[in-house]
Amino acid sequence: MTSTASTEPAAEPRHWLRLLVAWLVLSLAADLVIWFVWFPHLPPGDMSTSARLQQFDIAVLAIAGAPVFIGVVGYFIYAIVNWRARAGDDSDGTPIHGNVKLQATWIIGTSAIVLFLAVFGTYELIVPAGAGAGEGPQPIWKLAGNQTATWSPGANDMLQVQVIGQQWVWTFRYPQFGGMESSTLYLPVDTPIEFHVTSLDVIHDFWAYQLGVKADANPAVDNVAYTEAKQMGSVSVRCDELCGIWHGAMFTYGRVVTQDAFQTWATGVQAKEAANGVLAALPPYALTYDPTVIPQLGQAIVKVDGITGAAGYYYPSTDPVQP
Ligand SMILES: [Cu+2]
Repeated sequence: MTSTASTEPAAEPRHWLRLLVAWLVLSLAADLVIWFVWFPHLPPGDMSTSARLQQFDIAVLAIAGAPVFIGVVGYFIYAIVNWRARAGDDSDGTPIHGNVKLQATWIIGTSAIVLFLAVFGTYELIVPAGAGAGEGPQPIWKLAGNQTATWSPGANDMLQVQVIGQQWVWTFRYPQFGGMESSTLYLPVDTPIEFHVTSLDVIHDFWAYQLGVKADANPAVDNVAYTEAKQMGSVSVRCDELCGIWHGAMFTYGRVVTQDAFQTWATGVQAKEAANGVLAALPPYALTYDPTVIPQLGQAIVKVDGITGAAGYYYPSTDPVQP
């Protein structure tokens, strides 16, 4: 390559061809690394259908973004190295206004990227029924599964799990098992899950990290989120909405187990809570609860099962003397 720094007129190298070749090679290399090396390790992992889809979406966005990043930064570096003003050069650069080729390339290129992102994003939201995000009380797209009053393994029944947030604990209620409650989230593998997320007090956010589920928990709102766990193991559940002084301590764990193990666990808890009086003390299963109209309920729950909320009771006591 001849240097362009000399004052004698030398043949200009073919800058655009150089840039194009370098851009193609670097972009291809980056995209291959993203797909084969980075993709399998991207959060939130591949434990559920929604987590897998989020992992895929992040990989696709990274693959679409890498060539843009390399193009912009590569051109920037190339221009600084090759076209910077030399000492004593006060002339203007070549004007690009009115350069139809450049303008057309820019408009077509950026339009294609934005349209692709819009179409891809819309498709990814519709097909997996919201991809683990809260879709509100009446989701437009639903996960396939049988709506049943009782849940049985191996029947593709949709398991309903109500997620109740309150300062500063999560409670999980299973309407297909007599409305029993647990402070640990148990789920069967390979089963469509329909979360109904709500809150008893302030706004919280249900975040089951490994499942790729994140849905707002708002009082008086039934926020539906879908997923299907594809692997067994532990799940961490956090609150992801600043909800008061112990927000950071508002976490628990869940387990994804076999369908038979789940049924054994759920019927066992149901039987225990029926026997010790928890089921009788709980309010009837509803999509949302108003704790202010369930007076004295907390005391009964504390007596039979020791479940407590921030005020010392599962629901606020109406007795002003009580803590
Ligand atoms: Cu919270």
